[in-house]
Amino acid sequence: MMDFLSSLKIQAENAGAATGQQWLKAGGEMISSYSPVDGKLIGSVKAADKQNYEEVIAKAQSAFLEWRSWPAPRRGEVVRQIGEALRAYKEPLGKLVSYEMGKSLQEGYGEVQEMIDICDFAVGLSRQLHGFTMHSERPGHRMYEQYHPLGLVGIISAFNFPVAVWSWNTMLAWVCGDVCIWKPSEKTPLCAIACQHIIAEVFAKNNVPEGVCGLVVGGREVGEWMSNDTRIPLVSATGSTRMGKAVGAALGARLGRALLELGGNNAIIISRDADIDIAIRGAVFGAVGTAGQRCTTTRRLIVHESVYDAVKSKLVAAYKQLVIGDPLNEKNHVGPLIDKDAVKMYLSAIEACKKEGGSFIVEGGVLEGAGFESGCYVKPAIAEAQPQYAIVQHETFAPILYLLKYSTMEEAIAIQNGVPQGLSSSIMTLNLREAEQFLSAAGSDCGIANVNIGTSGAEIGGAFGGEKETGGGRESGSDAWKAYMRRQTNTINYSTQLPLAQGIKFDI
Ligand code: UN1
Repeated sequence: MMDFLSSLKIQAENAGAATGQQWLKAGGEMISSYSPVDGKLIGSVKAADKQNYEEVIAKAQSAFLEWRSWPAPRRGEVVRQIGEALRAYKEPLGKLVSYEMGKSLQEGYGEVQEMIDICDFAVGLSRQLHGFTMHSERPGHRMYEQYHPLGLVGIISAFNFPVAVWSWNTMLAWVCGDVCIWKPSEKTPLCAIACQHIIAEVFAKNNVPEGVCGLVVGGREVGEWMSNDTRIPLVSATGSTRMGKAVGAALGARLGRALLELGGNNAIIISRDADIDIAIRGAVFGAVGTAGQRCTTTRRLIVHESVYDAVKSKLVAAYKQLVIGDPLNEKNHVGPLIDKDAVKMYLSAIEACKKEGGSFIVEGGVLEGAGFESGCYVKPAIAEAQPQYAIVQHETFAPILYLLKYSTMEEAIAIQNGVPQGLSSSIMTLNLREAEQFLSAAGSDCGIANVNIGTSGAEIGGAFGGEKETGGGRESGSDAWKAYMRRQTNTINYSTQLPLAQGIKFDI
């Protein structure tokens, strides 16, 4: 069963600090990683201390001086080989993701597939870091812009996508010529150790300078060191809005750059013109997939009054089919929450919803007995609620779905937008007018707006992120790479005169 751990070089005790291929003697606290699947200890990681951090940063700084002068396509070639290595390790790494985080095996493999996909994307990108050329207003002058590497990029990742979101940032940053320092979630440190080993193998073959791939395992303090560290021009952080506000404030105070991908409170509007079967499938996967622990999880369903009852009874029937249990067993649809603290938050959200007047049409609860020994398995729940309830306005990282009713499309869009978060949104409709209204400037205010698919499961090719309390950052596809580079405008005079812009005369 645990074969995958040894093939990923995971030991009982692992060092939580590395500069690339070299592991440091970590001086911090021991972090034990227990699987939410069966409650067993998988392995421990010794966190980094400040001295380890300083060593990683120093190595990163010297590595940058070399790495930035490698031609981008040569850096892309290294990333291509990382994609190959990930293909070879897809099975064990996918299993580790599933076992340490608790998502289904299919989703564990899917997460590694997202890593492979972003590698492919980054390889192509390494030949397309394009800037514009402009026409100068002065004779004998040429203007153009270039994108140069930024330097050190700090990456703070969350437990729910323990490897994919790191790779979205890192693979782009590497082809851009940056060096990366990763602070993984302390809830999933072993996934990070495994990735570090995989990268080290590829880097060794390519003589990549030591320091390009830094790893610093630790708690909140590591995030604080990074956010306040002027040697790090960009920190990309994925996680809670609370964490993002702290990171953003620290970066803002020193005018560093923050790329934030924070909480979502994603809704699907189900119109009277929806294909109801597609709508139900999209809603159920969106709400219970990854046990409701994606930032794109569907948390609210905004349903037209004329189809409300039909949707409600189909949802209840669909939830009856859900099998909860060991996510490594492919028969099961829903695995555990990450830990018992998450279970507590789930239970208090259910209580809060009831207090505000919500009524549960599918009851929640914690599962007990054989197979559920970890205490982290909960039943996906559905409540009829009102949009303005405090709990409905809040992102609870658990499978609780709020059912809301609307009568006009304007009202549905207002409900959809009427939350502090702005990550993902969908409309289920076969009505072109409604779909276009939803996608228009007066429609969804989210970073992601879909038609006839759910809120989760975005492809890597698009820019990923959202507005308002989601933090405004964009990662992954499209032109998200620009966040990892500094833009430089160049004006070159090849004439024999020195004309000034704006026609200014200055004769001496
Ligand atoms: C996240 O939950 O932080 O769109 C990322 C999705 C996945 C990524 C989610 N591709 O659901």
